[in-house]
Amino acid sequence: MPEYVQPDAVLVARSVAPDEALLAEYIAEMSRTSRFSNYGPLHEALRDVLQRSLLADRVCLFSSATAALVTALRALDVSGEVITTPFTFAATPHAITWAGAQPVFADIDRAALTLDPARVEAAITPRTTAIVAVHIYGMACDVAALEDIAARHRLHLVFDAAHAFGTCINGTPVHRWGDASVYSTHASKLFHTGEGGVLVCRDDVIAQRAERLQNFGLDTDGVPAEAGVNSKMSEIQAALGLSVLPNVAAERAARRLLAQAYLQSLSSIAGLKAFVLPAHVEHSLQYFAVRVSGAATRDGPTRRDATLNLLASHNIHARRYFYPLCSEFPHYRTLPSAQRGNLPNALSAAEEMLCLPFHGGVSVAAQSAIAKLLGLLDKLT
Ligand code: T4K
Repeated sequence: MPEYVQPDAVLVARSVAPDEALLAEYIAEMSRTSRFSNYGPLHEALRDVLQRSLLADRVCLFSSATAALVTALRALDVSGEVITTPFTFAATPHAITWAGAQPVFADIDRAALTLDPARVEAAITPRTTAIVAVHIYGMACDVAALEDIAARHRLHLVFDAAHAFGTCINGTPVHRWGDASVYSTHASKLFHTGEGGVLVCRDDVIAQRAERLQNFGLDTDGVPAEAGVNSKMSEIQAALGLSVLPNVAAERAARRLLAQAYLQSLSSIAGLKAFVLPAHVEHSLQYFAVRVSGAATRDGPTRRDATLNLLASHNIHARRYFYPLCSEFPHYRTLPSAQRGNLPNALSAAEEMLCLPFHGGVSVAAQSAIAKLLGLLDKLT
């Protein structure tokens, strides 16, 4: 039985509930007007509100972040090789592949868990056309260094900001860097539309092309100008987003308190390190990740996996985001850049990182159970 239908299970994420009365109104309006898709009024309302709240010049709404990433890369005409991190969800390298380019994996910074700019620069070849960096867990990449590399080598820079809705650097939203950024609004994300993605572009021409590509390649006169797909956000997705929005601030506040409680109760546990962001970065509060160090025992699980299993035996379901590394997937592991010796920091992150349950529904009792179980760490292996 999936975790999320089990009563009393403490899950890694829990969708923010929509304002039900508002959602019912939107559904009634959809029925009355018979408008369910193709840039309807709810799509436009959500686009407007996001444009304003994200301080974004140009926002395109998609059926998923994966579709938005593929489309952004196609709109930028990437080809050849695209440098990316292996420590991410499958969607990142898959989007590069679907856009017709080859992912080239570069190692991450051990502490920040985001692409190491020096390793990115070392991976550039004459075939490189772009960098796709990931604001992992909602923490910010070294955006200035990546922009500098992209500018010097005339590469496109795209940020997979799937986890970073709300992440700011010195008060500026992360999508202000790079050519394009993509947020995910999947049900597991703090702000969600069930399924969905939000593309923010710096350049109007690229945004217009992305919007054309997501709508069969049709121009404004309805004639196809190029081969596109259908990855538009529907009215029901937009309705859900508009009804979830009023509850996002309260969820953020609950997660802020939960993060403080975790930091306090976990700080003294040997072999466990929670992430404290630099003061200039405001976190999206998407995930709460800890590093459980410790080598694997000869025959048993790693300390991280032993922790995961111990929590699960108490119906508390943390997640190994992201294990295995993308570079270990069967279709990528023969790439020269996927060699394990090339990616030591990413390999250790995949073996040591654990995302704890992180949402407003984690009760005080669950918090103390988690702290108590993690306190048993040194007895685990
Ligand atoms: N880039 C990065 C770095 C990403 O992490 C992702 C997606 C993407 C790109 C692509 O974004 P999208 O194309 O999906 O917009 C989940 C999500 O499906 C995926 O969106 C997410 N990242 C990835 C990290 O996690 P699973 O397989 O872990 O999902 P699942 O069903 O186990 O759900 C996780 C938890 O969320 C559950 O314990 C309970 C909660 N949940 C889930 C669903 C589906 C709910 O509360 N309600 C729900 O309806 O993949």
